[in-house]
Amino acid sequence: RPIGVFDSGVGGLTIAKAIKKVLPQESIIYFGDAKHLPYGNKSPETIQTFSKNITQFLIEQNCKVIVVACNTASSNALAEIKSIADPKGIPVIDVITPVAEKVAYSFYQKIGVIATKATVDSGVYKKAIRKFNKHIKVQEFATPLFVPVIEEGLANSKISKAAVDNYMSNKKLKDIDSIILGCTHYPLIQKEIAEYFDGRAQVVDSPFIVAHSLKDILFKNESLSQDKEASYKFYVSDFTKNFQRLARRFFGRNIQLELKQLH
Ligand code: DGN
Repeated sequence: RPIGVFDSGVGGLTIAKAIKKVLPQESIIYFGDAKHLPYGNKSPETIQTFSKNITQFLIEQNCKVIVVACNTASSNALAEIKSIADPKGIPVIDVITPVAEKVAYSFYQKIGVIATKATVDSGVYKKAIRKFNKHIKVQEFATPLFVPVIEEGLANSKISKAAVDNYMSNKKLKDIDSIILGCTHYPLIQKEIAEYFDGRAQVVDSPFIVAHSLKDILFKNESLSQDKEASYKFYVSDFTKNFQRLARRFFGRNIQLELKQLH
């Protein structure tokens, strides 16, 4: 049975790519809700409705686990997603808890978190990290321009660099020793962010942490795939060239992309 992964757009592909690397035998069904993108400035109720519909769809596709590869949905709709998956005995993994736990027990003391407005407004990272370790300083900061820049295919351009330089010079991020990319789109501009900090702050590898946490769960549930070959399927609620380009870059030219309207 496949792993279900979803996001509002291309961001979750960074998580799916890490899953492919850590769990090469696992098949993946991905849903990118491009029609409703961006989630980052929508109300919690709207994000919950979209997330529930997608979860329902992924369960109908026989997925054995749901990976909420979107911080905005993880911070605003996790309970609603679980209310659908739990009765079916399907585990749900969000992209925040595993990362919060990992950094809480690391040597980092002053952590910066950049994310969408909805994620920052929820204060989820600070709460999650402090649950594991009260002594860590957490600064959360919204960087809403990044998602449209990335969705427009403008990562690694003058525009992404200017946006990174502008946001990262904010005083909230002045003394941090590490930075969490609290939006799954942001690893696509990780290079610009790392270059800005030039070693003063380390970028936390969230996709890798999430993929390993997924591996642990599948192992514990004895549901790791025994297949020789994995398959990858991509559903999008709106077709964008950028999605196709990135999905092909990460998963190869032969992937299938299917248009699917859920609501
Ligand atoms: N990639 C999503 C996240 O991690 O929050 C949100 C992107 C968006 O829809 N703004």
